[in-house]
Amino acid sequence: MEHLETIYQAVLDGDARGAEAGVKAALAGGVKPESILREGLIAAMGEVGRLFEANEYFVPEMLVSARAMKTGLAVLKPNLTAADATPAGKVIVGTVKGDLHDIGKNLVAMMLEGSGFEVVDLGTDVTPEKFVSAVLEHKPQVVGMSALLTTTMPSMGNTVKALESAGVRDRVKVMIGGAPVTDNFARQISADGYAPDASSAVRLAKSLIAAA
Ligand code: B1M
Repeated sequence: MEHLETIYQAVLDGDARGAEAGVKAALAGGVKPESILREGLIAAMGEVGRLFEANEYFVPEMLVSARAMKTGLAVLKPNLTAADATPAGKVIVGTVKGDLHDIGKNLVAMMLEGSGFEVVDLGTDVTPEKFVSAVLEHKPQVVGMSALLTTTMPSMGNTVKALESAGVRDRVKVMIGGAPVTDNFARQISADGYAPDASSAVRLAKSLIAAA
């Protein structure tokens, strides 16, 4: 579809204005927000990753593509979120220590908000200590951690241990996600669940709260 190709190409080119205009045109043309997200924006970031691995893109190209994706996402956000008067629960989200990737985490936060959750976003490079203080301060039902680097995945386990040491592990459910993370890894670090994408993260948060 023409609109989706335009969006895909704009993200690949790091063309933030093009991504913004593309998403607006696609919405006006009746393309479903989920298709814009998956087949346009997310598909393009996947290709950016492939090009980076192939040494055809470098960090500056990844950065401008990420900026274009974020600009497109900002236009899409109101269409992905639907106001709901009843809060479904409170979730703290953050990208773990040492990791600056925030697009996936932002998407998860956006979808949770759209499903009626109150979300406290701690940002990126979040230390285990900061997760613990946020749990004490905000009293969430769920703590959500994101990691995109294999080297930062251990920080998820360290955060679970820090929650245990602070005596607050049994007050929260821990869910994790991010490209290198797996269900098996979630079990290894004693997290309560793993979600492969933002929609599953919403379903997981709901089921964890329901089972609590
Ligand atoms: Co980086 N980077 N990056 N990067 N980068 C990856 C992750 C990489 C796979 C690229 C590659 O080699 N193919 C690779 C990691 C390799 C590895 O660890 N094995 C990599 C690398 C190496 C690096 C640097 C080390 C590069 C360098 O400096 N030499 C560096 C590290 C910086 C740091 O963090 N300390 C770096 C930097 C960057 C930029 C800053 C340039 C930029 C990030 C900008 C930003 O986020 N603001 C960037 C980008 C854009 C990427 C790629 C291309 C795209 C990531 C992305 O946004 N995807 C990425 C390649 C790739 O993933 N294919 C790559 C789109 C996003 C929607 O998907 O984040 O997977 P994702 O989120 C999904 C799911 O994973 C899930 O739901 C989301 C929506 O469906 N999910 C959750 C995510 N979090 C969740 C939490 C949940 C549940 C589900 O519950 C709480």
